[in-house]
Amino acid sequence: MARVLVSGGAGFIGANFVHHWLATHADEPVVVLDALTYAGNLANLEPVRERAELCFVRGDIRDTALVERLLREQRLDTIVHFAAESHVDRSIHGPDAFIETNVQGTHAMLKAARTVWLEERTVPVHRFHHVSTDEVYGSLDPHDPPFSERTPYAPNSPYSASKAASDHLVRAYHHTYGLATTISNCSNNYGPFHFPEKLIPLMIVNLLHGRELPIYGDGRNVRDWLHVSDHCRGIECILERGRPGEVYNIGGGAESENLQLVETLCAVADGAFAADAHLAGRFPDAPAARGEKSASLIRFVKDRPGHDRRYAIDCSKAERELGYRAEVTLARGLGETFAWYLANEWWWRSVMDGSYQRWIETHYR
Ligand code: NAD
Ligand code: TDX
Repeated sequence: MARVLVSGGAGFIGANFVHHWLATHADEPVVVLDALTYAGNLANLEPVRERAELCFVRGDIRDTALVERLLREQRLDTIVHFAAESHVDRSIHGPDAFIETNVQGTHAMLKAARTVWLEERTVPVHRFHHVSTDEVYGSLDPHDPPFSERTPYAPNSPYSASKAASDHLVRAYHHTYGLATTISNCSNNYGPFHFPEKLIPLMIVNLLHGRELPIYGDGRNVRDWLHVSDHCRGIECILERGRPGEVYNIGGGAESENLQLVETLCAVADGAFAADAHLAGRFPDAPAARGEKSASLIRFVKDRPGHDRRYAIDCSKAERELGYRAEVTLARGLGETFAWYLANEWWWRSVMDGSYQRWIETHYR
């Protein structure tokens, strides 16, 4: 039985992890620590908000004293550290927040864990799991082998550089102080509760409104797509069977060029509108509502500066050592994700205009 602190548990992957953990580890306490930035939304935790095991704390990971107090008072023995600034485009326009949250914030969490777990020895065994990204490895050429855990770090954006720095700090706390850490580097996640600034949810929301679908550069950049449910199971495998001090790559084995991915999503949308006449009434501005192709909205726009060409993950270590397997194919995952956004219009509208957050703050303060 674990007593888990989930940092960033009101964000996309963190919230999916909380749902997964509560579904598979009934009666185990989960404390979510989240600052509720623009990317963190209590709406993401709505399906589990009433669960007695869940405790939500609004706070900043840079507040070492707060993290120490939570670890100590709730006798938490496991940290799953998701909290971060996560959007590459934002890091290009404003890198400071990425250094503050991703580097200083991770260091503050490590310091708290060291004090409470290694010096005060509040629990017999502990684990600090750090969630990182494949972007720390840089960019691949078309015929390069996928990133393995031995690929040298070569981060190219302020975001990936800040994640690389945080990975190094986690590694150092294991080697220097003996903190029982693990790190996962995963590829692009997608699925429910994905904030509509990232490629897939942005394209879904835009095509439903009949807005243009902006493709950076020539659209031939490749990402390796991982359904968030597979990622959550991968982290669970690491917590249960991963060895302290180790790094595990988690991937979905689903490489796709961006243009091809967006065209597939457009075809999924066209099929959904053709199969359900009500959708034309709900989303009258979508081209598919008039029987036109959603792909007619695709526009090539100026490229992202320093845009990494290709990411691909070799996750054979996690498969071999932990029994991890990605289960959701990209075709199935895209179809289910599109259906989730159709069924959860309240969610994306409320996180985009902040209305759920305002509502909950008035009712639950
Ligand atoms: P997200 O942006 O959706 O969520 C981040 C969460 O962290 C939000 O809830 C936000 O409120 C919280 N947060 C930010 N700053 C904070 C602070 N100072 N104190 C407390 N909470 C704070 O991010 P995500 O997509 O869910 O990513 C989660 C983690 O996974 C990140 O570390 C990211 O680098 C990593 N990752 C993401 C992907 C992906 O495809 N989304 C892929 C690989 C790795
Ligand atoms: O409007 C867009 N048009 C476009 O062509 C957007 C938002 C993106 N893109 C491209 C850029 C990328 O090649 O699509 C690809 C995916 O972009 P993002 O969704 O912004 O993801 P990416 O930059 O690949 O980073 C994501 O995966 C790794 C997450 O945001 C990171 O947090 C994670 O570490």
